[in-house]
Formats: sequence, structure tokens, C-alpha cells
Amino acid sequence: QDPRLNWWRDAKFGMFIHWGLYAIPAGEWKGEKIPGIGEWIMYRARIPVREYEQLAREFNPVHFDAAAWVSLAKRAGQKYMVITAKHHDGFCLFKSAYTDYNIVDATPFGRDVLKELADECQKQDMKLGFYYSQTQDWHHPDGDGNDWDYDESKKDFAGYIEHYVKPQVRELLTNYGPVCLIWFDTPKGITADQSQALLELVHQLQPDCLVSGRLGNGLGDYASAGDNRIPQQRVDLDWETPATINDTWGYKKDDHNWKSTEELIHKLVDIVSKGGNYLLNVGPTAEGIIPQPSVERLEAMGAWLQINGES
Ligand code: JFZ
Repeated sequence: QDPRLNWWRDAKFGMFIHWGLYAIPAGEWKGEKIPGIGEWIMYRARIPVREYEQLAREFNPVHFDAAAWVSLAKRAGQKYMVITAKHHDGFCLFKSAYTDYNIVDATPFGRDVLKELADECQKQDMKLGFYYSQTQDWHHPDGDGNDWDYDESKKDFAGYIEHYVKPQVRELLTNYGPVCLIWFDTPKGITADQSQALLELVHQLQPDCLVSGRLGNGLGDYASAGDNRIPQQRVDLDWETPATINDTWGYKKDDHNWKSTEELIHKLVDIVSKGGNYLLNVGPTAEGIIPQPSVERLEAMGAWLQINGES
């Protein structure tokens, strides 16, 4: 039993935050509703990079308030937060020296959201982790996934890992204080050597930083259940269920399919009783607001935990 996971095993409940440019179209492109999860709109609608990246000029979440987000997680009884530093669309919610396609350099907002959250988490004694899409990057010419702008056969994926992913992971683990975990995702074709090198890089920079099981090739500090999936019975390993409150991760204006508070509490109890962690997602709007139905449910879960939880 790796003691680096002690806090994580005790945590049980965390907040996932999917936030990025996809919150602007919010499920609709050129008047057409695009089916599927909101953060996949660029892929589903095969939006050209040159068009999609224009969204950055509009991204101005003036209502973003790190203190409000962190205190909501606190009130909900959540012990860690994980936010999309870079999702598959390639847009970076942090200042990066390796691309201008980031919130500081490419948007009128110009503020480093990760920095503000990191500072606020320190203040409120909340753990903060970063989601980072290590294989799929639909904006980078050598990243995985975009075959409508780029010729797959000409991609230098190894170069992308070496000269882009690794330096950015270094930025994330150098510029934001202690990072509790890096949530890698969709391993796709990443090689065992590449996964291993990323694991070592993380642990070299911050030995206590955990790595999600979706790094690929069986590596990582804990396992990830399929999205929204809860195992039938207790499994004897460290695992986490990432889950949505409605049906999307990134904000979609037409997704009103909110699970009830009762259902969410039931899932939390089910997961925790089987030894897992519940990483429950919110998808803030392009203005920086966590949708009210999410807020209400999280607050109700927190109230329930106050009475029935352990701490
Ligand atoms: C991935 C992402 O593609 C998605 O946008 C979101 O970030 C989610 C949390 O993770 O989607 C997945 C990844 C793995 C599974 C399902 C959806 N899975 O293992 O069942």
C-alpha cells in the first residue's frame, strides 16, 4: 500500500471540472445541434482548427471566481478538484510557453485560471489536480485525433510527446505549487515507453503527485472505472468513477437531464462502499458560472454528508 495515496483513499469524493472553449458553442454549431458530449463538438462537427480557434477571441468568463468554485466543492464535502488544463481540443487553461493557444495569450480574459484556482485551493485547504489530454490534441498538427485538418500519416506523434506534452506537464508541475494528481486520459496509441516516461517525469517533478490509470499501458497510481460506471462488487484496488451530473462533461445548453440528488447520493454511497472514489463533474458556462442545477445538487449532497458522513 503506497502511502502517497493515503489522502486520496480518504477523500472519496472529488469535483471534476470540464471547462474550455467548447462552453461557448455549448452543443450548437452554426445553428445546428451537435449530438454527443459538449467538449467533443470540434470533433463531432469536424470544425477546422482555423475556425474553432477563433472561439478564443470570445472567451471572456468575467464571472469566473475561483473562491466561489472552491467553496462550492468544500460545501459539497469534496476533498479534491480536478480541472481540464488541456482537453482534446488543445486549448490550454494555463499560460504556456509552448503555445499561444492558451487562456492568457489568446483570450480577452487574459487571466491564468489555473493559477487563480491553485492559489485559492491553498487558501481553502483543498487539493487540486489537472486533467491533461496526453494523446488527443485536435489543434496540434502532430497530436492524435484530428484527421480533417491534418494528414495522419505525416504526424510525428513521438515529437509531439517529446517537445510539447512533456514540457507542458513540466509547466503544470512547476508553476502551480503542489499538484495532487495529473488526470491523463484516452491512452489511444501511446507506447509503453512514452507512458513510462510521463509517469517518471511527474514523479520526478512532484513525487507526491498521483497519476491516473488512463495514462495508458497499465501504468498509473490508481485505476479508472469507465465513465459513469460503478462495479458490481468491491474491487481490491484503488479506483475512481468519473461521472457526470447530467449527460455531458463540457457545458451544453440543452442538456437538462440532471440526475436527482437522491440518485447522486445513492451513487456516492454505492461507490464508497465498494472502496472507490466518486469524481463528479461540473461544466461551467462560458461566463464562468457553474450551472445552478449542479450547485443545488452539490450543496444537497454536502448537507447529507454533514449528517451522515464521517468528516
Ligand atoms: C474521456 C474524454 O474523451 C471525455 O471528453 C471526458 O473528458 C471523459 C472524462 O473522458 O472519455 C472517456 C474515456 C474513457 C471511457 C469513456 C469515456 N471509458 O473508459 O469508458
